[in-house]
Amino acid sequence: MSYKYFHADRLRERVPQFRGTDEELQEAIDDLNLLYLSAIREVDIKLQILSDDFDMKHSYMPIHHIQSRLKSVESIMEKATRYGIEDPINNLDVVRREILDIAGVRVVCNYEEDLHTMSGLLLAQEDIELIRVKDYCNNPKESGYRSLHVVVAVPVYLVNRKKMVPVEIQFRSIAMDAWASLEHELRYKNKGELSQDIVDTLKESAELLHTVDERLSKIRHKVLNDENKYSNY
Ligand code: 0O2
Repeated sequence: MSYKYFHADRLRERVPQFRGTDEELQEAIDDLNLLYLSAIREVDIKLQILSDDFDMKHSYMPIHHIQSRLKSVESIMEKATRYGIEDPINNLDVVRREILDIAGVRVVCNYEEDLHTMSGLLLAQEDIELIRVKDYCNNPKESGYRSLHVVVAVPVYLVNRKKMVPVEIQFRSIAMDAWASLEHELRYKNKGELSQDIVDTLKESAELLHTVDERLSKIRHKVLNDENKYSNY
């Protein structure tokens, strides 16, 4: 994974409003990429270690898979403008303070209860700082979207400085992730415009999948109790 994500000649055309030189622009973006990609790595490795330890102790891996993404410069600028930050490309310090999902990690777990187990284990680590939690599992969005969003700050140690860097972690079950991916694609394909009928059907589908999640958890507990395994959860 390279932090040199963007190249100077292409950057200028993407953010023509930047007031400094091409070199200054490149440096600012490289710095942003290095910090946020490093923070993603830190979170990713922490979660993998937790999952491996679960596997060692209980022969069970709660995490199905992990994905990560770095927001593009355009997307950061669009969100900053939406948040009312004036001239964001020339005020990157404000952007970094206000936009908390420049680094994003998505943790897809097997069962719904794993989301809180994994987020709890991560938040218990002493070098992790909790910034914000949005629990869309217990309080789903109007669309039907369910997920546990946790924003943390993780330390990134560079040659001559330490920075606490925010990362948004979305914890989802497989069912929640499947729904969100398909709904996102449908919305994207229709440029955000979906008829009320489709919106209602999508919401209903999210609720059905939630019922399936609950049912699968019950089955799992039944099996685990029967076999008396994983008693340390
Ligand atoms: P990406 O690339 O998926 O991350 P915002 O709404 O962005 O102004 P905030 O507080 O970050 O501000 O919003 P929120 O709703 O807490 O989290 C936004 C992210 O959650 C989205 O990221 C999606 O990933 C996901 N999300 C939220 N609501 C929905 C939904 O109804 N459907 C789907 N499929 N995903 C949702 P981005 O920014 O869209 O991009």
